[in-house]
Amino acid sequence: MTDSTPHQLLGLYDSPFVRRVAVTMKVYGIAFEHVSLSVFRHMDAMRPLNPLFKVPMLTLPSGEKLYESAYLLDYLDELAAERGLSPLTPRSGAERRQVQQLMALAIVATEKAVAIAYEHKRPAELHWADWTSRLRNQMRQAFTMLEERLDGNFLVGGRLTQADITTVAGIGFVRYILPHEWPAGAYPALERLADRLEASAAFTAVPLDE
Ligand SMILES: N[C@@H](CCC(=O)N[C@@H](CS)C(=O)NCC(=O)O)C(=O)O
Repeated sequence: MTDSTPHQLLGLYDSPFVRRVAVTMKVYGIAFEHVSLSVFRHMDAMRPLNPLFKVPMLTLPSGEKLYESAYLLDYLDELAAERGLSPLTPRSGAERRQVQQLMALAIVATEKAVAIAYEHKRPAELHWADWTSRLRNQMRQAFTMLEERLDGNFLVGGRLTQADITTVAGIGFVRYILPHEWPAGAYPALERLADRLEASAAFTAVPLDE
């Protein structure tokens, strides 16, 4: 790759981890090429790019490859700061801790939701109802804790942070991929946040069903 090559983001937007990175790049105005390959359905095409079959993966203009969405976001925050933008995860202090801890809750909810989706991939005779129920309870507990913390338009500091983006990416996954797992009306504040952010330019630019 040459320096004029844009960043390249690998993975479908139906992955909430890919989507939170894509939304972040849109918020920061960082151009990228989206390589829309599934870790399950496009394994032959993905193998030469990413034999780990784990997404998101971000290829930098230098050709360097980054894995793990938290590290991708950390890199993007640095890039944004170099460009004079305020990072979506504050660099230090109490607000940084708050954003990180709310993101931790959002990641628990999201990981448990993804695990429920994977349970649906098993043959019917291998379905383990008690395990799915445990995953569901953990997901709902994490959303409940987020709901309790949301007082106003954003989760932290009255402005958009990575806690909001990660939470809304997780909610989007549940509502779109596992609609039966989203108890309508149970999380009114989170629903308002999700509806508002899903209508924003950064989220509409990375549609879940692409
Ligand atoms: N902790 C990872 C989680 C990423 C993740 O679980 N991605 C899923 C798609 S939603 C994946 O690659 N699944 C394929 C697999 O785990 O084999 C991150 O944040 O990047």
